[in-house]
Amino acid sequence: MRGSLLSYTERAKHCPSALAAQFLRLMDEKQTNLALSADVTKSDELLALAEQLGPAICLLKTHIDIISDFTPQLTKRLMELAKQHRFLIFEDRKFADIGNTVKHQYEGGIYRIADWADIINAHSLPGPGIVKGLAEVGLTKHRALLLLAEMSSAGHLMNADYAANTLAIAESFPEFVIGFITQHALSTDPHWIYLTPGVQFNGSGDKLGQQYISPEHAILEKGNDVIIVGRGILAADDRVKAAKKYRDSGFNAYLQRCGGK
Ligand code: S5P
Repeated sequence: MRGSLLSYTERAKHCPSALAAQFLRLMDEKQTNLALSADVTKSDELLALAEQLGPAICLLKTHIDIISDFTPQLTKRLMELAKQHRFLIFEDRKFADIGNTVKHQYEGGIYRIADWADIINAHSLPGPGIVKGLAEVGLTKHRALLLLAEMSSAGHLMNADYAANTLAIAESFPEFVIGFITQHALSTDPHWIYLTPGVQFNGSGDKLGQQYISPEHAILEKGNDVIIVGRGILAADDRVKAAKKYRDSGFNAYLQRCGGK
């Protein structure tokens, strides 16, 4: 599926979720569809990344449980930086349990994810109850959920039926589920947002099964909307310069898809 030919701003009009509409409009306004996968293990480094690269991104993706010196001060400061530089925060928690358990994991514990993450994600594997449980916490706080439909890793078990069933679950929760973590667009419905990890210019993968495609391939061939880049930027000598390259490449591919360039 080639993905929507409409602009993000046009698609925002079709969104049942106000946060999805805000996200789509933000990408056009800021001219970036780059999400930074900020996979670092120290608070200071995470904050420095948000400060340095915030102007170039639409979304900052965290794995809060890999931070070794976490304090609530970190997420408070992240929220300030998100406001200052206009990006959304996505905690890549990949919830995967029954509804009652994920409610606690989302709302409580040390991390209190629902208090600071605009967007979270979950596996659809347990069935609709997981979405229902997360929605009970997230909807009142105007948060949103992405479902994992297909992963970037070699040998994953998410076949075409799994992706189609994931879309069907999402369709039952249109105000809370705003899109998918996927390698390709799943529907022609313009309100779904497709975010793709496993993006890098050089390199086909890593030693642990990660597989990469280029930004152009992700956006133009596979119809995704947002490129998620981690080590392609984090391992570069100049992270700001690298982020600019991914941003330009991803956004130009989107403009090309809309016929604007
Ligand atoms: O299918 C997936 C889904 C995700 S969210 N494949 C992934 O790689 N991810 C995440 O994207 C992964 O957890 C990591 O944080 C990021 C990719 O990092 P990179 O360094 O390989 O770009």
